[in-house]
Amino acid sequence: MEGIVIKTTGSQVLVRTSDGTRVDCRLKGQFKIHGKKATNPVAVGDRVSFLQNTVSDPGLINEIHPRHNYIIRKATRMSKVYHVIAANLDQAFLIVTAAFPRTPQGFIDRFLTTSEAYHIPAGLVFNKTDLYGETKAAAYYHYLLGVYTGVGYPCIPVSALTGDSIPLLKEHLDGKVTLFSGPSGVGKSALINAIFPGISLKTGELSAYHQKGKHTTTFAEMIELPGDTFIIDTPGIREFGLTDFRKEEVAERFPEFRELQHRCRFHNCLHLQEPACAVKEALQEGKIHPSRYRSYLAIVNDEDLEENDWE
Ligand SMILES: Nc1nc2c(ncn2[C@@H]2O[C@H](COP(=O)(O)OP(=O)(O)OP(=O)(O)O)[C@@H](O)[C@H]2O)c(=O)[nH]1
Ligand SMILES: [Mg+2]
Ligand SMILES: [Zn+2]
Repeated sequence: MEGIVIKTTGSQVLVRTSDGTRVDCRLKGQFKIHGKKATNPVAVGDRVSFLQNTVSDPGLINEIHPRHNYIIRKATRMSKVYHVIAANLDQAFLIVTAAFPRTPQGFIDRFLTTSEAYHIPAGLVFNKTDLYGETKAAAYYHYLLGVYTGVGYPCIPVSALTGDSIPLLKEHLDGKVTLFSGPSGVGKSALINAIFPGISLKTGELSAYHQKGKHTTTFAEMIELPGDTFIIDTPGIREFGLTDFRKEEVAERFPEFRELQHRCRFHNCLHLQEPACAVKEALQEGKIHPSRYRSYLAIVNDEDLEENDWE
């Protein structure tokens, strides 16, 4: 039999077959050796084959089909192992907020460059617009909106609380498999509840002191909506460590750099100090946002991305 992994907690794997049946499965031991550096051999979204004696028995997964794509992350910049967040995605949405807990721009750039590296179309969902008001949050939101619509990423402002623009978000999701990623407490689960009120995912309070989420969602889970639409809810991530890359590859992951770099004098230009660099010229002309260039530098130099000084 065949199906798609909709939830996995290590050795236990919940598989959905094409007729919608859910089957509890186990992994055959051999897969644990497979993919040495990955902490999880099978991820949500994986297509698998399994054997099952009777419907009351757990299935035994004997094959993980080749992935059409996948997205992985390291726990931190320094860690050696990585985690496969999900596989076989149509798109990945980063859920952020300009308020409580305010998402740093460096986090956004690390996520977007990772999606670019794996050729997964990405977008930004700005949640909690009900809290922006005329405050600093509103200014930060408008700033981010300017930067990322400028690059060409879809940016969708919504409120899970009031339901504002939820129908618009739904349109972006229709008929697709979408990953919802982002820091804890931004409202990933609350948004899925707002999109599909039948679902009642657990949502969590923010900690009073840090205004951060408390990691309410603990395992990734694929949620099925009517109309062949699937959303993958994931646990909040603290840091989005990039996997190994070569310096020359980084500009490929910034769409606004990628489209200019063939005009640099040197084909292997890193857009640092080289003469006749089209990327640096665009930066000077204000066509590339300085914050994006700073993120680029931090990634090339393998430094932490601190909060950009947007104000
Ligand atoms: N004011 C406001 N609060 C919201 C909104 N969306 C979510 N929240 C609140 O934010 C808190 C966190 O929401 P969750 O949905 O649990 O966040 P999450 O991103 O799933 O967090 P993790 O599962 O920990 O990664 C909850 O207290 C929600 O009620 C919104 O649009 N406006
Ligand atoms: Mg959650
Ligand atoms: Zn250049």
